[in-house]
Order: sequence, then C-alpha cells, then structure tokens
Amino acid sequence: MTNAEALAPFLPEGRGMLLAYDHGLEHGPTDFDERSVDPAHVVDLASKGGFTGVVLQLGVAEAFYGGRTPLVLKLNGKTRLPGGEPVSRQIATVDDAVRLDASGVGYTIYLGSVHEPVMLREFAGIRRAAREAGLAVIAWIYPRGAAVLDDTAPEIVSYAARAGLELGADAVKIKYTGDIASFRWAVRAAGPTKVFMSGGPKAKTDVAFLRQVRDILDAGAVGVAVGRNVWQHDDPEGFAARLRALVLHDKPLEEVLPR
Ligand code: FBP
Repeated sequence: MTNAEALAPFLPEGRGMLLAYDHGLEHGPTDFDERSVDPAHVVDLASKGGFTGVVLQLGVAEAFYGGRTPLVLKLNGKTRLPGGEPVSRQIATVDDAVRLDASGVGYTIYLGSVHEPVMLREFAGIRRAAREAGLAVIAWIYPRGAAVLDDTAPEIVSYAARAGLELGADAVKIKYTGDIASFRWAVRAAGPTKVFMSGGPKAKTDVAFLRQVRDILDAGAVGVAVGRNVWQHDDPEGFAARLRALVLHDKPLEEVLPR
C-alpha cells in the first residue's frame, strides 16, 4: 500500500483538513468553552464544516465518534502535568482503531527529547501494525525538550519533516516555519510523505491564519491539521468554510479573506 492509497480517505482530490480535538488530554479543558467542552459539538462541527478527518483520543472516540468523518485515532498522549523532558507513550492500539472503524492512526514524537528513542521505537511498532491493517499513519513530529532551542526554526522543522519520511510515516504534522521558502524545503525533505501544517494557538486574526494556510499550500503541503483556530472561533462553521475554500478548492487568498 502506498502512502497515497493509505491517506486517500483523508485527501479527496489530494488535499485535506483534519480537525484536531485531543487537547482535553494534552492541555486539560482549559482550551474549551461551554460549546467546545462537549465532544458531540466538535464531532458535529467536523462533519458540518466539511473536514476530511477528525482526530480523537480513544475515550472520546468510543463515546462520540459517529462515523460521519474519517477518524484518526491518536494512539499516544500525555498530560501537561509532569514537566521535564517530554515523552508520550502508547495508550491505545491499532486494534482499537480497527474496532472503531478509523481510517488512520496518529502518534506524537517529541524529536530531540531525551526520551526520543522510546517514541521512535514505539512508532515503528505501530506503523508496522497499521500497515497490516491498511490504516494511514500520521506522525505529529514536534521537536521539543532542552536540546531544542527553537521549534519553528527552518532547520528544525525540515528535520522533523524528513524524520517522518525516514520513519515511514504516510504523513507528518509539523509547525509552520514562518515563510514559504523554508516550508517548501521542509516539504521537499519529506519526499513522498505528505505534510500537514499544525494549527497552534488561536491566531490574533483570521487573516493572519488564512495567510499562513495559503503559504503552506503554495509550499506544497496537502493541508492543515487544526484544532483551536477552528473550535475556539466565534463562528467555527464560517471559518471552516474559508478553510475549505483555500485547502480543498485552492482559492486565492483574496477570495476567502473576510470583508
Ligand atoms: P492545534 O491546531 O489546536 O494546535 O492542535 C494541534 C495539536 O497538535 C493537537 O493535536 C494537540 O493536542 C496540540 O496541538 C498539542 O499542542 P502542544 O503544542 O501544546 O503540545
């Protein structure tokens, strides 16, 4: 199975937008408000907003996933409480993903952490099992830890992208470097491994975020894997429509900017 075949459910016409909603474990409910604290609301938003995938942890997926949007089941995770060098261990399995009718699995690797070897090895096992099950493997590759001074420095982001290829990920989710040329290099370094941009905290303005999305598409990325910038928005469905216009319909920025 090629990575394009594995990713097909998430990339109709070669582009995709994934709605990430694993923050309840990673950050606690601090990111949420009255609406977004309810997983049913966000799962519904994934469908109404035309997202090509939704990213959930096991417990939320078991209780709320209704099959309306292709599922990426996160197989590892951590809370923000321990501190120290980051490590995220496996807490769900490829069998869980198959049982939940997921189309892909997600796994976070903190490249540069002293615990990096644990995550690299675990990822390799998961990748093997996911391949056998015919599921896409998406690696969140976040350089982090005392050895990483700047996690969005171009050479660090392109290292993360390349690591995705070397590890056999079908796609990587990486942070924006801040300019098209350096992001294009990161996409180039990833080779056949597809690149999604990770959203990050809510941008100050819609224009700032949409401009960033246009940039990464122009640099060759296949789309975005975004959470807070959508479900923290005052009008999540309206913002999702602008994202769709950019990512799925490849509209120029001017056509999708708010007037
Ligand atoms: P956002 O678009 O909200 O940044 O979500 C992307 C994501 O990777 C989530 O899947 C994950 O929970 C979170 O960011 C991790 O954030 P952090 O960078 O604080 O570890």
